[in-house]
Amino acid sequence: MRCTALAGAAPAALAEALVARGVDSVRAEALAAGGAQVTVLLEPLGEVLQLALVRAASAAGVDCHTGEGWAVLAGTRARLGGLARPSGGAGVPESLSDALGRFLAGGQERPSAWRTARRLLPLTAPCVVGILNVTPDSFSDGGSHFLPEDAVRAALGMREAGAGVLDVGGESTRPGASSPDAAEELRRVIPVVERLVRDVGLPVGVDTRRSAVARRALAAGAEIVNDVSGLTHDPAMAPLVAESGAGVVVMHMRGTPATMDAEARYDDVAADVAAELAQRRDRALAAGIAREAIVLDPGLGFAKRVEHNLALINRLETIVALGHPVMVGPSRKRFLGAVTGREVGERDAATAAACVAARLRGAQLFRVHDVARTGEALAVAEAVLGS
Ligand code: HH2
Repeated sequence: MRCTALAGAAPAALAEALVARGVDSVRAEALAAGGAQVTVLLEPLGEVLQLALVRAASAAGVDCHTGEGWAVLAGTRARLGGLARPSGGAGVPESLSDALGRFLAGGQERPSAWRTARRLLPLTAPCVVGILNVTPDSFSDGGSHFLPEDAVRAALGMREAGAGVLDVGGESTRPGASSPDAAEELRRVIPVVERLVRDVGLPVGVDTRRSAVARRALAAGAEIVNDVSGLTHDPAMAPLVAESGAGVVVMHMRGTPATMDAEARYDDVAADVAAELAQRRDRALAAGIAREAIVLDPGLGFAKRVEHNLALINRLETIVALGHPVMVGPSRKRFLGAVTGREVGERDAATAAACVAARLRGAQLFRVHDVARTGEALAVAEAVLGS
């Protein structure tokens, strides 16, 4: 079964292609003029598959037209992504959902760069984002980079190991964590950002939900805002990102770090997370943030059970299909402990494996503690993919 993109063709050419496949001309013209984000032809297709597809497409709000041995689907990337999931959920047979998923993830050009406040960061190779938590209580590295000198030393090691970005956070967002006040978060983060910008030379991001912290960090030379609330926590955050031209990571979470575990309920985690992220992305665009500044992140470990995290990596194409670079942050998280039986300090091999799996599903940025190990694993993945 093949998937062929029909979108992108001029409406007249698209209508002609559909008429050539037996669609009547009125329907063909309506479909071609519909301006769907994605129009895809699936063929050859037996009757049983066709029937299953028609039912699933109608439930998912995707236009579906069928003829002798073929079907055309037209809709938004997010809705089509909802059909690209394992059998069961939407009733789409696996051979079909797999082909559609591969088409959505691979058939499109992945973004080749990320616009930050200070540069266009190339994404033609995987970008490893080194985590620097300047918190006393982060779940895996709490306390270890608390002083600016220690953070600089760790960051230089990350640069040497191939990090492309540094991500500085002053608030632990582990499940159940309590939040420091803004003054305390500023006290932790700003001196470290200043020193990293001066002494390390890599793009610096600030991991915060507060616009006051982001504003000061950007003034100190940071160029990316990584907001685990997906710009929902602080109403001043989206306008700040828009006006500063900062790059932004819009992450998926439900509730707050204190309450999120109770909200880990999904019908189909990949489709639900993609739909919720698409809404947050649309709000970011409406606030004036440039499309090329936005990176999306499924938020592994945030309002997700073990099986949700694994399924999100496996079905990452539903998020990749939204058309932005995708970041994943599996580093040392509980779901990796559940799979391997390893304690938090022994999960770097598992982290590297999760990053490779995500890379194969289309992720482009990898937020990790152990930059060297993940970088090495990703280099092998690249070599295999490029062979
Ligand atoms: N995970 C954490 C924090 N920030 N940002 C993005 N974009 N994606 C993530 O998955 C992500 C994130 C949590 O991990 P960590 O920073 O290691 O721990 P803590 O929140 O306890 O400081």
